[in-house]
Amino acid sequence: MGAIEQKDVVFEVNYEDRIPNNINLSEDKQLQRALEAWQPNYLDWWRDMGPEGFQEADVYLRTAVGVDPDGWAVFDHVKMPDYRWGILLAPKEEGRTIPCGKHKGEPAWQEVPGEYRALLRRLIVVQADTEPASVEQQRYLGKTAPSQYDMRNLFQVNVEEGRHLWAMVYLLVKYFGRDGREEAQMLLERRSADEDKPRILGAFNEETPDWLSFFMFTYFTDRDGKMQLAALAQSGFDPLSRSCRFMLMEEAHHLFVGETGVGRTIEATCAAMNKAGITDPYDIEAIRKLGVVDLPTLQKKANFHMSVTRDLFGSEISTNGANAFTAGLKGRYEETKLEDDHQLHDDTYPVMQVEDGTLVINEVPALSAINSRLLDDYIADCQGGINRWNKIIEKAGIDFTLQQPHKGFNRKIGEFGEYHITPEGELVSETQWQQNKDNWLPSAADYEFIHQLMQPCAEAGQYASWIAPPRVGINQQPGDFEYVKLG
Ligand code: BYC
Ligand code: FE
Ligand code: FE
Repeated sequence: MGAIEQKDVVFEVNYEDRIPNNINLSEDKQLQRALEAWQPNYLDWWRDMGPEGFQEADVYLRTAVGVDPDGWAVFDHVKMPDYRWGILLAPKEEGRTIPCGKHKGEPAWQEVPGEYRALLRRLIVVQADTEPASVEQQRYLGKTAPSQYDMRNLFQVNVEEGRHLWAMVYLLVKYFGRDGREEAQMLLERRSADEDKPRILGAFNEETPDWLSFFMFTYFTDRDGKMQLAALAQSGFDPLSRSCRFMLMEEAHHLFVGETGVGRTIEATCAAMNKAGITDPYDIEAIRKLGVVDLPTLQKKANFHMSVTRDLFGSEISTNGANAFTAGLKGRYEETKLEDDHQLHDDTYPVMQVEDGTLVINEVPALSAINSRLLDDYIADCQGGINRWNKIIEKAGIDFTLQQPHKGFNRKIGEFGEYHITPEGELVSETQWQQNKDNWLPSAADYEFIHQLMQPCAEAGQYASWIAPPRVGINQQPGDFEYVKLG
């Protein structure tokens, strides 16, 4: 037992149970039995679909042992299948009320509100499905890791996405009876990019073929995780809110891995260009010969990941979105900090749409634009790291700026899904799109270049040519620390 004190409440995290938890699992025998029945299936899935070739390696991992923001984790070398995946909820806020929608102000639900059961289950299943999907997408990356440090970060992200699946499966099994148990099983049966049983959302059926994709994914797509979890943390269904609040603490590290991974890639590129006396960032052939990634290719990679991730917000105008908000199942980003009536009957929100071949902004009922608003908040949230990446380029004295493409660029879902829009926001024809898309998105030749660049660098303290070492080690470890001991 680890006792963590917070605001006069003691949270016991029980690590003697087969499933670590702070929910008094051993007192709910039925739930315990159901989860213990699911656990071996989960482990089978992890062995089949988790990091390939590294199941026996000892990895320096952080394990959650409590839910207190300071000191909730311990670090140790463990084999991934022995990771202590647990069920951890953020502390209950006494007197919490439903923050939005038609039940605003009523006490938060501790049980599933019957009238919203199907809608709530769908939200939890969609959230849950993304977690194992990302592990599947990333399963081959260990073999080409640019360093032990990066390999360890990959595996850390992977085990935590596994824990996020546990967090959602707990809700399904505890609160949704037999349907919930069936959904929990199906979560282990769908597979990323499978023809017959794909994962639910588009971006989670894309490949993560190389480490640049991994860093872009953890910066841009895990950030959808952050935004959606933040919105679900506002849920009137309190167990979902508490689960998501704890998941958000783990999410911060995933975003860090993405931001610093791209940042260190940029750093290596700029340093190599300066050393070779190359000032033109578009002198692609010469830059690639230095064993680093040219900045225009990084922009194309970013364009891809930003656009597929924007699709994850669903249609800008959505009755599902309105229903979830009105029911009080999902709030807006930072709902409780917003100053309005939190019901939005008479409010409007500006949404960009295509009308007669041009882009216009229309004021639409705010309720129908809930998804659009979260997408806008997401786009704003993406900019901070991009600015910091640009600082690295600027400091190196290179004339290049990474940018977010237009919101409508390369979209498959929502207002822009049927159009071709350039990164600058120009509507173009199918022919123009086909002629130019290799300038905007990674081409076959770009993928080929990146693929051959991804040579593993597995010796402690060494880094592949295309990425700079981090400023500090994980948990303050020294530069030559052995993060992964191969079994
Ligand atoms: N691909 O009204 P619509 C994370 C479906 S990431 C395929 O437009 P709605 C993580 C939609 O499901 C966070 N299908 O949108 C990150 C619906 O189908 P049904 C994940 C799509 O429903 C990295 C239909 O189109 N969490 O945690 O308002 C690593 C019409 O829907 C897509 C969540 O997403 C798409 N891109 O919003 C690891 C939160 N977009 O139901 C983890 C929970 C839409 O009619 N989910 N569709 O068959 C939700 O809040 C909502 O389901 C969505 C969609 C925001 C995703
Ligand atoms: Fe996650
Ligand atoms: Fe994540």
